[in-house]
Amino acid sequence: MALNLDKSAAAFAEAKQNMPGGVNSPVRSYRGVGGTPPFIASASGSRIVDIDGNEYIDYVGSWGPMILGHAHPIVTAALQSALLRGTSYGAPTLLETELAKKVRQAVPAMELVRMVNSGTEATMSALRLARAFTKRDRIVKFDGCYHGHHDSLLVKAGSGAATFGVPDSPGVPTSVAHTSLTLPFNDIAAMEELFVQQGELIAAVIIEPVPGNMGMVLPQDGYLAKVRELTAHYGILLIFDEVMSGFRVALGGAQAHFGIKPDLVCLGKVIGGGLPVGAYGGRHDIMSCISPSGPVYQAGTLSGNPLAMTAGLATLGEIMDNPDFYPQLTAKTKALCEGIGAAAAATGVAIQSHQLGSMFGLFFNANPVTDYASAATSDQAAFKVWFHTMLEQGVYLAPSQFEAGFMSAIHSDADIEKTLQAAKVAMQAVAKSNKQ
Ligand code: HOZ
Repeated sequence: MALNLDKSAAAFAEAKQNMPGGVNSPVRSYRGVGGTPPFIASASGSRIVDIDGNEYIDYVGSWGPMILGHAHPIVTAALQSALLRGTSYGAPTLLETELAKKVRQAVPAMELVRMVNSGTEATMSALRLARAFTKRDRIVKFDGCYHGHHDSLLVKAGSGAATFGVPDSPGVPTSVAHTSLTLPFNDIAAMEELFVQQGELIAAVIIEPVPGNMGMVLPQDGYLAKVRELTAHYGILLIFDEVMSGFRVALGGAQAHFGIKPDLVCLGKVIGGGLPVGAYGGRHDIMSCISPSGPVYQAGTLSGNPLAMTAGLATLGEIMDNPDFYPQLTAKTKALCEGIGAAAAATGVAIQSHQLGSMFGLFFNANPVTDYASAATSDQAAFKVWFHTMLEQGVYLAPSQFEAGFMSAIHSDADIEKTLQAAKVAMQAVAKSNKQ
């Protein structure tokens, strides 16, 4: 049932002549799973179509932003009309305040919001702010959490860095890496021990409250509350990186779901409706240190770009005006995960399946996955078989076990049914390969 990817293969060969690895972001290269990445020609609703004409049900959703599905008519109409008013001014607009108000309404911990262009920019800026505010240098991150590709956080990083085995990238100065301390996720004893030794030197703890970059992992009961308590005790700022989980696990993100108030929050993905956006925000007294209110410098020619603000506003409008939005999205995601779990059980394949709101993930692992060390014991060979068998049947998943999957509001019951039929075949293929 091999896919015809001839045009994609030719396009990939040409891309490699022009760009490192043929891509502009590493996991897209399929190096972890082998084969040719389909080159995408178009997307609509729950489907994407490649340049060979293959159509797929898409659970990557541009790695999270496409919560309404692709080319949603309200978003595209808003963008079409915004386009005619010009694409960038480098000057204030009403749109920026409107989006900031909507973000603050959904995420009240963001008392002031600064728009940037990506999640990486948001976490980078939030760390600088935290260091300036606390007058401390060290920061704490968690093994397997990924917060973008800037120096302070490219240490024991997840996502593509974990997929390709470069969690500590060359090029990050040792002096910078030494200020980034790492802890295992879900391990309070390790955090207590570190804080006893160095708590008064640490500016911030940055955490994906629901990690999606070591695959999807869930915080254990009471874990985030304890992280909040300990950071407050030591005067350490708590930064929730909700670039992925924001507007995904709940309208107000993981912080709403678990009832935790961080000091700073980073967002991206959904709030840009598929255009490049990031944002950081938080306590008024901390955010007031940002230039021009305060001395901490951060700027951007395209920050608050009118097209990005327009797509974000249209997307959040659809989400926030519909009280059934999250219950329906969550129910679909649950049905998908339960069906995949049943397909695995029927074939005797051991998996760990995780889901919260519209984010999901699965590990080929017989044991619970609670942190990066346990995620890393998952069966990579089984994942490859699963991934390619799903792709061949028209289901587009992230090409790495260290990434999450995303449901959109436009995925239909028929899409889910078709996906589950494919999952039965793929789990049989995994079971067969396990026996070989
Ligand atoms: N770092 C993103 C996933 N966690 C991948 C982005 C992309 O390759 O488009």
